Amino acid sequence: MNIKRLLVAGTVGAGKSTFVRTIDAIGTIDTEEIATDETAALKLTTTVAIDFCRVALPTGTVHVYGAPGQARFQFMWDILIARSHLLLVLVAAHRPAEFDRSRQILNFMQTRSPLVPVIGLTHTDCPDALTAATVLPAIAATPLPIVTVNPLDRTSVLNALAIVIQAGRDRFDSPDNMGLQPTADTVRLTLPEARHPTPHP
Ligand SMILES: Nc1nc2c(ncn2[C@@H]2O[C@H](COP(=O)(O)OP(=O)(O)OP(=O)(O)O)[C@@H](O)[C@H]2O)c(=O)[nH]1
Ligand SMILES: [Mg+2]
Repeated sequence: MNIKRLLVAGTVGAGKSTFVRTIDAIGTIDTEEIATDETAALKLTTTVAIDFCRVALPTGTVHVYGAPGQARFQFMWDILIARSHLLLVLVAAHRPAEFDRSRQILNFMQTRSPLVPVIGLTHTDCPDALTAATVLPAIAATPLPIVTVNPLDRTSVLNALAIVIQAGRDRFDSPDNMGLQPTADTVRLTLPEARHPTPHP
């Protein structure tokens, strides 16, 4: 059976639980609790263990795991990263103060996994949201695929899933896209070419 595990990571409030819930509103497991630490300044509730759902696609099934965003739960990420086939890091486009934290999350993943993480840019509908072209160099040191995603919208979430599968399929045993095609409004950017230093005369 073709089962792939997708890890959805990202900062507190980036939209991980919403993403998982929107993919499969019926069978979702979540561990949402009242926020008691500094997270309470951002949101009322927060994920304290994991979100989970299953997505049945034409040629396989994706098991989606939403990681907790808070640093104190970081010990769980090792297990999740090691067992994942696909990685998605959600970044809130309207919270530049969190970009350093997003960079740390990406570094953490990239030092532990050979998989290419896809960045999902959320909150692009919010005032002061920055563009993908601005956010990417602020959080990633190497070129990475980036897609705009609204976790509240199922079409947008499935589009992001298609991009993630596309990015990861070189590593699959069966190199198909599980029957899911990205839709036309996909945004894929990479970092600008690194500038080579001018040689001394
Ligand atoms: N307007 C808008 N709201 C969003 C978007 N993505 C998520 N939200 C909202 O942001 C809030 C936080 O989303 P969650 O899914 O709980 O965030 P999380 O990443 O799971 O957060 P933690 O579990 O605390 O780490 C919710 O009220 C969502 O409805 C988006 O793209 N646009
Ligand atoms: Mg959550």
